[in-house]
Amino acid sequence: MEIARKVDSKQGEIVVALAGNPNSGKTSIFNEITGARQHVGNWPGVTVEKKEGFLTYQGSEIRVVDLPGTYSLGAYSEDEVVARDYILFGNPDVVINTVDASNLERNLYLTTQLLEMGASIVLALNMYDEAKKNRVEIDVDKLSKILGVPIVPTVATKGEGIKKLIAEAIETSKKGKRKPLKIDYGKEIEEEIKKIQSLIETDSILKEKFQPRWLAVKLLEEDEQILREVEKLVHNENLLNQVQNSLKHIEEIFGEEAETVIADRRYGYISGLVREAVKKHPTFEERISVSDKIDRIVTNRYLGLPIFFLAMWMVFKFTFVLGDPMIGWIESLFEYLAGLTGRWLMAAGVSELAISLVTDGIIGGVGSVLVFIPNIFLLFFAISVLEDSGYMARAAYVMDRIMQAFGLPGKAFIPLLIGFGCNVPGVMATRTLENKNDRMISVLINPLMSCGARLPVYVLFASAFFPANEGTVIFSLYILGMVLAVIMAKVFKKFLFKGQSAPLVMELPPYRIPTLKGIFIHMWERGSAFIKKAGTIIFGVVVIVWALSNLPVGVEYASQQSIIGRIGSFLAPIFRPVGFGTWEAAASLMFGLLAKEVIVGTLGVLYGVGEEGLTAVLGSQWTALSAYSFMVMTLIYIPCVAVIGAIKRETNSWKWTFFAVGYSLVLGWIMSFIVYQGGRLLGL
Ligand code: BGO
Repeated sequence: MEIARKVDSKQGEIVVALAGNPNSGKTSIFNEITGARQHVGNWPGVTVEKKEGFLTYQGSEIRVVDLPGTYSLGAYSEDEVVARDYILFGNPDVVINTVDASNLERNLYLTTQLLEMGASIVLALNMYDEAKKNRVEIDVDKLSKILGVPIVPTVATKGEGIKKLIAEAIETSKKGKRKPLKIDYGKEIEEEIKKIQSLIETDSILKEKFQPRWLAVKLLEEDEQILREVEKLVHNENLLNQVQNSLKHIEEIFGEEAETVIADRRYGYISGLVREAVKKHPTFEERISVSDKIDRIVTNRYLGLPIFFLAMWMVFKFTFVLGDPMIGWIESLFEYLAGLTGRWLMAAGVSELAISLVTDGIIGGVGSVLVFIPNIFLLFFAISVLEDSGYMARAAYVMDRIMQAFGLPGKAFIPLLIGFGCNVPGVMATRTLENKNDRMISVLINPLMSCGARLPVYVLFASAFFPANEGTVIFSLYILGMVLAVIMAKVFKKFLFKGQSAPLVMELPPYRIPTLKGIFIHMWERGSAFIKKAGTIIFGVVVIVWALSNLPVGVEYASQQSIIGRIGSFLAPIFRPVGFGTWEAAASLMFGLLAKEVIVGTLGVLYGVGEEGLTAVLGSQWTALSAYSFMVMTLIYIPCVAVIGAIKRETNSWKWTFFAVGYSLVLGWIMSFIVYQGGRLLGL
C-alpha cells in the first residue's frame, strides 16, 4: 500500500478508533492501515495495552487508535470499559468497526451498541473471503442502508478494501455526529426507557455528558460503571428510584432481569437484520444432509416408484393445462397468415397452384406442426426442472430395481430417459453401458421411449377426442412405451442377448434449486431442435406431400386419385384391422418415417385444413378408439430415419438395424390391434 506513515501526532488530525470483536481481524486491519511503525503504551489507570498508529492519506493526517477487542460495550471487563470510555469520552472522529463477515450475527452485537451510542462508524466487513468460502452472501448495500453506515468489504490479510476503508473513514469523520440507532425494545421496556429518559433530560449535567436514551438503556442493563458515574455526577434520587422501580416492574412482567430481556431484543433486531441482508447458501455438506433426508422418501423402496409416476403425471398435467390454450392462438395466427398470404399472392397475380403451395402446403403443413411449440417447450421445461434439481438421477436409482428385474442394469435407464427427449441421443447414450449385450438391448428398446416428436400427434388426437383427460391419455402412452420397453428387454435378454448385468453404481448429486436461466437453456437446447426440424425436414416433406397431392397433373388436390392418395390407398388395408384404414392415415404414417411430427404436417396438407382447423376435421373420420389406436401406432411403429441411422452407427450392423425397424413395426401393429379390437369387444 502506498500510504505515507508517520509517528508523531498533531492538531487537526483525524482520530480513528478501531473497535471489533476479538479475532475479527482488527490487528490485521490496524497493521495494514498504519504499517509496522506503531506506538505502543498503556491505557491510563489500567494494564490494558494501547496501540496507536499514524498515517497521511491523500493529505489527511490520521491517527488510528486500536481499542481492545470486545464482544460488547458493557462493564464486564477492563477491555470493555476502556473501549467504551474511549468512544464515549475520547471523542474519536470516526470508529472503524471490524466485523467478521463469516460470523456476522455475533459480530453485529457490538455494532448495534456502537450505533446506539450514536458513534460515527464505518463497518469493515472483514474476512469477506471466508464469508464467500462459507457461501454466505451479504447484500452490502442493503445492510448499509438499513444500518445507515458505510460498509466496506475487506480481506485484511491481502490488503483488499483497505484504501477504500480509509477513504470512507475520512469521509464519515467529516459528517460529525450521527443519529443514534433506536432499537425497539418492546412496549413494556420502551415505557420504562421513556420514564427514565425524561428524568435524565431534566438533568443538564447528565444530558451534557450522555446521550439520554442510551444512558436510560444502560441503567436498565444495570451497568455498574455507568451507575457509579451517574451517582457521582448527580444526586437525583428521583432518577435512581425510577430505575429501581422500572427494573422491578420489568422483572415482574418478564420473570427475567431487564438486562437479559434487552439483550434478547437486541439479538432479535440483529437476527432480523441478518435475515434481511444475508443469504446463507448451504454448504456442500449441509446440502448432502438435506439431500439424504429427501432421498429417504424419494428413493424409498415402496414410495419411490409411486412418487416417480406422480412426478411424471404432474409434468404432463403442467404441460397440457398450460399449453393447450396457446395451441388455439397459434392456430388462429397461421390461419390468419394463410389467408393474408393467399390474398396478397392473388393480388400479385401469382398462379393458383403456387398459392396453394404456399398456403395449403407450406403454411398449412408446417403451421400444423408448429402449433405444438408451447406443449413441447413446456414439457422440456418441466423435465429440465426435474433434471436440474437432481430428481432425475433419483428416478434412475428408483428404476434400478425394476430394470434389474427385467435383466438390465439401472444405468440403462438413463439412455431411456434421454430418449424421452429424442431417441437419437438416447441411442447414443447407451455407450455408457459396459456390457455389450446390455448395450444392444438398450439400443433396441430406446425407440419405445416416446420422444418429443410424437407429442404433436398425441396432442392433436387427444385434444380432439379426449379433451377432458388429455394429460392422462398422453401420460398413458408414455407409460405404455416404458412398459413395452422393459418387457421387450426381458424378451431380448432371454432369447437374443443372454448374460448377467452389472449392479448399479450411480452417484446421486445433492439436490439443488434449479436456476431459471439453467432451465431455460436446457429447454431451449431441446426445444429449438424441434423448430429447426420444422424449418428443414418438415418443410421439405410437406412440400413433397403437397406435390404428390397435386400429381398427376390435373388431379383434384389431395384426393384419392393423387399419387399420395394412391400410395395411401395401397397401404390402407394393412391398417384396417387396427382401426384407421383410410388412405390419409396410411400416407401420414409413411411420411412419419422421416420425422414423426410429419404425421401431423401430412394430415394438415391432406385434410387441407381450412377455417375449422385440423382438430375439427378429424372428428368426422375418426373415433376416440381409432384415435387412441393411431397414437399407439405412432408411439411404436418404425423409428424415424435419424434414429435408424443412430441404431446403425451404434450396433454397427445392418442386421440389427433391420431387426429394430421390423420388430417395432410388428409390435406397433399388434399393440394397435389389441387396443382397437379389444376396445370394440368392450363396446367402446
Ligand atoms: C492468524 N481473511 C482471512 N481469511 N483471515 C483474516 C482476515 C481476512 O480478511 N483478517 C484477519 N485474518 P487478527 P483480532 C492465523 O493469525 O487480526 C486472520 O483478534 C494464525 N496465526 O491472519 O489477529 C488473521 O486482532 C495461524 O489469523 O484479529 C489471523 O481482531 C493460522 O484472522 C486471524 C491461521 O486476525 C485473526 C490464522 C498464527
